[in-house]
Amino acid sequence: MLSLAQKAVSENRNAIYTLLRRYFSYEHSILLQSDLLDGLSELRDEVEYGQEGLADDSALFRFILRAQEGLFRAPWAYFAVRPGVASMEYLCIHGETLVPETLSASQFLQFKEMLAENREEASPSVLEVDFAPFGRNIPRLADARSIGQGMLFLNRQLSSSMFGNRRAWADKMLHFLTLHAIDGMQLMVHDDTFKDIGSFGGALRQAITFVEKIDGNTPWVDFASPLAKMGFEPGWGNNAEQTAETMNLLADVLTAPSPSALEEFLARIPMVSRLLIISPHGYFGQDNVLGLPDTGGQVVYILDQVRALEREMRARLEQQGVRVDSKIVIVSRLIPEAGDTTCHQRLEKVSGCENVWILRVPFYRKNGEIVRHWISRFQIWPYLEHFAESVQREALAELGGRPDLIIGNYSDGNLVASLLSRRLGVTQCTIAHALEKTKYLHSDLYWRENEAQYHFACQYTADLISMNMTDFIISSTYQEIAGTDETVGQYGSYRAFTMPGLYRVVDGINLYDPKFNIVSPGADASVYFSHTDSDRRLTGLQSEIDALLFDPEIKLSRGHFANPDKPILFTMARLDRVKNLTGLVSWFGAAEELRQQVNLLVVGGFLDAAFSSDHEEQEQIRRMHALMDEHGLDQEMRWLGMRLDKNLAGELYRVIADRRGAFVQPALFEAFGLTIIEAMASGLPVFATKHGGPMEIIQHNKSGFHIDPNYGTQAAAQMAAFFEQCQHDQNEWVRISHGALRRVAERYTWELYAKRMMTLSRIYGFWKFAHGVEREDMCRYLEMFYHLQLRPLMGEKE
Ligand code: UDP
Ligand code: LCN
Repeated sequence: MLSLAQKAVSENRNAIYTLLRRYFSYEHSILLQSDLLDGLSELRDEVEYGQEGLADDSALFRFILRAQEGLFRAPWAYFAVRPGVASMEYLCIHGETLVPETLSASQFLQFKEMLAENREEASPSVLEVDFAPFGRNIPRLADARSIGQGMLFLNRQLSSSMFGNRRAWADKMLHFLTLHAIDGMQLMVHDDTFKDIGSFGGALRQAITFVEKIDGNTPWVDFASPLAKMGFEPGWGNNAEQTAETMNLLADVLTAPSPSALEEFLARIPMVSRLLIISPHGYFGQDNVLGLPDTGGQVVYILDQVRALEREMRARLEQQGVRVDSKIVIVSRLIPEAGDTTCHQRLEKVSGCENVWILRVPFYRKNGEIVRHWISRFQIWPYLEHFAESVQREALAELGGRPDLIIGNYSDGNLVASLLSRRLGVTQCTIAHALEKTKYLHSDLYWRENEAQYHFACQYTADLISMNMTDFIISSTYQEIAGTDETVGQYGSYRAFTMPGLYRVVDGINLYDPKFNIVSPGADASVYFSHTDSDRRLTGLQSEIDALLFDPEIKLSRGHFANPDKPILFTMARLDRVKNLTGLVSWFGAAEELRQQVNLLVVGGFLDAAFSSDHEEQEQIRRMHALMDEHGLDQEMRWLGMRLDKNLAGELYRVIADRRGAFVQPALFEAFGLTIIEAMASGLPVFATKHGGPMEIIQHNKSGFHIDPNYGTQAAAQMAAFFEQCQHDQNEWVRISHGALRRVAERYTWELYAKRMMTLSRIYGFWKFAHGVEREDMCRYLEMFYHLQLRPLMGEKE
């Protein structure tokens, strides 16, 4: 980027000089990409610079297009510039001499702190957090395009390392195989039969010869006894064919290791029969919870995830001939005053599963009292450490022993998972769902102003700890990790940032770390299926849905459709600010053409702010009413202030599709967006925000459309144009509908998810065993960071 800046200066010296002076004169000294571009386009409008000097391919234009952020205090202009996906460079330009120079992340952040705090000098004694030195011995992916394919990379890495040092790795593998036991039953290899790998190799060859002579369908029990005498325990297969296959795979791994043989072999080791999933905040229940504050996709995700994982876990154990009852425990917070939900119950069985339970553990105050009400996810930090201790006791008792894998969810769950995994020595997986940093502008820089309400300093510190401590990370999309050429990813936003007066992060996470894996969730195929799938439709819900859509008398509704024949534009989400449902209503209100084409249906929140306990939701409720009044929308828009259960929501998507409507997701930022794949799985064309995961889920104009929530008028015009075109050509609606159905079937299914997740847990389990020592220094540092930095921020529970 330095050379581009130099080129810009030499090509467009006059323009860059004027542009910097313009930026220096702005009221704000910290400018975002959009401010920088606005300044540039103002300049282009001026004849002097317009045509020749600042064309789209000019160096200056390309430079500003890549600039993510600019810091301006005359005579210095500092820029954070993005050469491409997953990278950031820093440089400064002197406003008089116009000489560009490169900067370190630390220098850039120091200048930013000075501007934010209006200081003349950089603060000398601030903690700098730099995790880079710990990563020296960890292999890294080389190419930005392969970010998120950590398992593939690790397999290659492991197998080539094995190839180079077969003897040492064979010893490690033998040791690893002796470690597996379930409920006191030794698996795979008898723990003290083999003194060294030589004797094991001989026994393995002998066992293979023996098993291959037996009829393939012979069950394990029939030949278990001779194998036990050779030193082999259950876990190799449920019959002779499976057993021979697994043993041959191991023989391949020991003699000529290849990535595929290694993956296949490790995937067969019965390593996971007890799973612990942590999701503390919100209302975690099976009914009446979705749409409540802080309670949305994460709950849906986990409930669908456990169903798929249990099936996969059981199938794999069965295939390996291990007869144990697998168990999954989801831990959440117990809320004694939980309204019409079940969140006050300690234990709840998950329906549709054999042995999956929700275990709820209360938050305690300092005086020993239980916290009785729901509290926002931003306010729960003081309770988490004690919560982790209680969970350790209660979950271990419920599981009947140590879990084989701990999966954390969101910042709070990931922190608890880190604490537990560390104490118990168990493999840890983290899932962010949504990191808040990219949602709340400058929430790191101005952390003090937000501390009382949001506790971002606490949250970002916890995130840094868990994302660096965890063994592997599951992300729903590529851009969640790495972003795009133009935008920073959610994990990418933790690479370099500052919280003035607290600490400055110069290398917070390595996006090329093989711990990252993209495994996308699905939409429950038994609930969300195509509207054309008539045999499976829940016709019994038709009258309820008619009432929801058209009955002016039903409770919890405002507005009705004066012209019920128009197609319906549908949106449904929790009513928090970032979801931007009120933004959508204001675009709709102002868009005459769209109002003529469609009716708008909004499902979210409550109609009466008094029923909400969340301040953001209350504010959105008041705004929604004000917008309906201001634009006179009561004849063209209907707002249902209620929560729909899954089946009703599923059928509603389909009814809207029958009526040739569309779904719209107008969020300012959406990490993934389950409603989007649910609507697509129902065959509904979807218009979804281009900020976040939807950009990757939808292929524009093929399986749906991207809209920019910052340009509402344009988004409304896009939607109006689509419906206009559909009026002339019914095929247009069908084209997008088919595209959406195809996309979900190919990419977003829970079967694919569960298979990958189970394989990942084994590969990373082995990796942890083989390389854990090398990460110990980093974990020790993180423990210190937890005690010295995070605990004081988490605050004392009152
Ligand atoms: N949902 C629902 N009924 C409601 C509101 C939401 O079933 O009244 C479900 C919706 O179908 C989706 C989830 O809640 O499965 C929301 O997930 P998403 O990822 O779209 O957003 P989040 O709430 O996690 O930010
Ligand atoms: C949280 C979010 O904000 C959504 O974007 C995701 O779809 C959901 O979690 C499930 O991961």
